Amino acid sequence: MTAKEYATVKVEIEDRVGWMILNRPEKRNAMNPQMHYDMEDVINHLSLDPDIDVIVLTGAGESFCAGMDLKEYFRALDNDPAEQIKVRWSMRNWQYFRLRMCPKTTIAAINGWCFGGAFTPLISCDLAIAADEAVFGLSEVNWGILPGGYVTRDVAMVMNYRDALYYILTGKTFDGKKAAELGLVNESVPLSDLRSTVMSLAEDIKKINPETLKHAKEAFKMSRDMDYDQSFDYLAAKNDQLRFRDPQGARDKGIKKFIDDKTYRPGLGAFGQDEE
Ligand code: ACO
Ligand code: V55
Repeated sequence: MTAKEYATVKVEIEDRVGWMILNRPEKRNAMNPQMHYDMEDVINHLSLDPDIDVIVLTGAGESFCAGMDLKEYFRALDNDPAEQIKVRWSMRNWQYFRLRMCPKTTIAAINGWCFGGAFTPLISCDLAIAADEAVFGLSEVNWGILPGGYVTRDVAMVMNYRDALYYILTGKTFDGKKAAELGLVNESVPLSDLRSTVMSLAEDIKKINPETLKHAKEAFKMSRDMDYDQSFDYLAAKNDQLRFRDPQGARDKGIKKFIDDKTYRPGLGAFGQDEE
């Protein structure tokens, strides 16, 4: 399949995995307005593409993303509220709604610099693998702002209280290994292994029924903001919805293979949805 061309994002598709590559390497992939507009469209296309199971977000060159563009997003829009509203709307659309609630499983591959505003797309992805060599930082306070957008809220969700305040208040950098220790990413590997590690994680995801994955992700992201009783009732309804909607009937096939055929043990892996 030939991917569409964008000014600030490169799209590559390999083995049903769609790579969204932030592509302003000479600006360390800082997010300017055009990148927000491009990303809205990229995510929309990949999310709806029936030939893709997993979506990866990474950066071209030595950077994942150097945060919001200080020249084009901050300084240039300081006295242009109308344009600021337009860009912020686009940013929220792609980073928060389209990426966080993407119907496919998403993986952030942190290949290098990751600062400030880049934490939101990172945390919006379901899973994250970092290069040991990657450098992270909540650098906002270094240049006189607090982490805005969704950054403070996202960090409060994913990091513990002391770690979050430590990095918010010092602006200090940390590497990929530390990011794994903090729970900001699932795992950190040498940069040379980043692509193969991400592809191997994508292979694990591809073994699971896609409709099941979509519902499990929505269930997690919704129920964590509900109280216990709402959550219990919602999850029961969500499982009923899944059973009704799954065209492959994974649940009933899985039960049959375990209980009737005795050919399979659910505790030890997916049942092989493609077999009969
Ligand atoms: N906004 C705008 N331009 C940027 C950004 C950014 N966030 N980050 C890098 N660039 C540009 C530089 O201005 C420079 O442009 P030029 O070549 O036209 O002069 C180019 O990218 C290369 O940057 P260097 O600083 O020369 O690259 P180096 O490899 O030495 O350093 C680093 C990389 C550490 C990422 C550095 O560029 C940096 O500190 N960037 C800002 C990181 C940051 O704090 N971002 C804001 C977070 S807060 C927020 O997002 C709301
Ligand atoms: C950030 C800040 C913003 C924003 C998006 O800190 C991201 C990152 C101050 O506004 O709109």
